[in-house]
Amino acid sequence: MTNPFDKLRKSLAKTKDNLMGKISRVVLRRKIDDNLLDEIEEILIEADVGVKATMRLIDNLRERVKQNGITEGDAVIQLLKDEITNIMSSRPMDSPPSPENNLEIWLITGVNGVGKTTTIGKLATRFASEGKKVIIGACDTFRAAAIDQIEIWAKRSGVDIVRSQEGADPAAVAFDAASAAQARKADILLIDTAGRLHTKSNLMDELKKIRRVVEKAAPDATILSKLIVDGNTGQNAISQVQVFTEAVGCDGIIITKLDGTAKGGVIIAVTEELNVPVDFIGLGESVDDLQRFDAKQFAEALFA
Ligand SMILES: Nc1nc2c(ncn2[C@@H]2O[C@H](COP(=O)(O)OP(=O)(O)O)[C@@H](O)[C@H]2O)c(=O)[nH]1
Ligand SMILES: [Mg+2]
Repeated sequence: MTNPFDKLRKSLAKTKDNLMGKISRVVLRRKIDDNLLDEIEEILIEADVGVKATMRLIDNLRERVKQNGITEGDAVIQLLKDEITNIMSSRPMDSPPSPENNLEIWLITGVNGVGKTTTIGKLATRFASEGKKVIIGACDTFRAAAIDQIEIWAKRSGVDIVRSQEGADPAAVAFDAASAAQARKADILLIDTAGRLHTKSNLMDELKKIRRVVEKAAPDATILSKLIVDGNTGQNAISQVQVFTEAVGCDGIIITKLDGTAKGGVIIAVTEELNVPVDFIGLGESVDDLQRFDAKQFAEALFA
């Protein structure tokens, strides 16, 4: 088994090249001046770091260069690393641990294809291996294949699943799942949802309904809304978070598919612009390709 940091470093190779690789080439044997800062700014924007984080990075860079009388281009790399680590560490790393013996319900949301079902499979395996009693609620009833897919993950991770048939009311399945989780004294219920219905407002209404029903069925449970975002999404990630937050809240973000994308800089935009922690990151399709997000490690991997 490769160690987690190596895995992270390898997964981020394209992002690193797109971001730090380009910047390293640009600063080489250059003096720091406005032209150089403009070029760095352009690279950051193109690497999906987002306008807000980019402006903050460039302003702080300019300030620190002036304060410390720095003239050589290469010095920019270490300064950027510090600033990027700062931005990514500015949000809490983790949701607070729930009180003992309290059921936690994770409503897993996100647009179609971002990796909701896969991430639930990975989470179920992880939590089960930590000795937690996990139940999965198969509330994506939009397609039969979605129910089969989550069932396979449940079997693989050895956890119970509450499911129904294609076309069943997702809120009814959620009600059954939450009731079962409470009756069986589960530690955590992971609710899979659809990312696509006939219209977007349908989807948001459906998610709101699921949340309401779950609150009724398990009044003592802690309900957390976790949004899955595809790392290839670019700046659209920000508006996705806003739309889902408005409907069902957002207690944490999981960014998937950071392996193989050059757009991983979006995690800097997300941590700068949104007041929500990034809990986990997805680094591949298999069960152990899910890591807790750690800002320092992430920055280390980007600059390794
Ligand atoms: N490379 C990569 N693929 C992923 C990751 N997470 C999910 N996928 C793939 O993305 C596709 C859609 O995933 P799925 O879980 O069905 O998405 P859903 O529609 O949100 O439930 C599948 O082919 C997954 O194997 C990841 O972290 N990395
Ligand atoms: Mg799915």
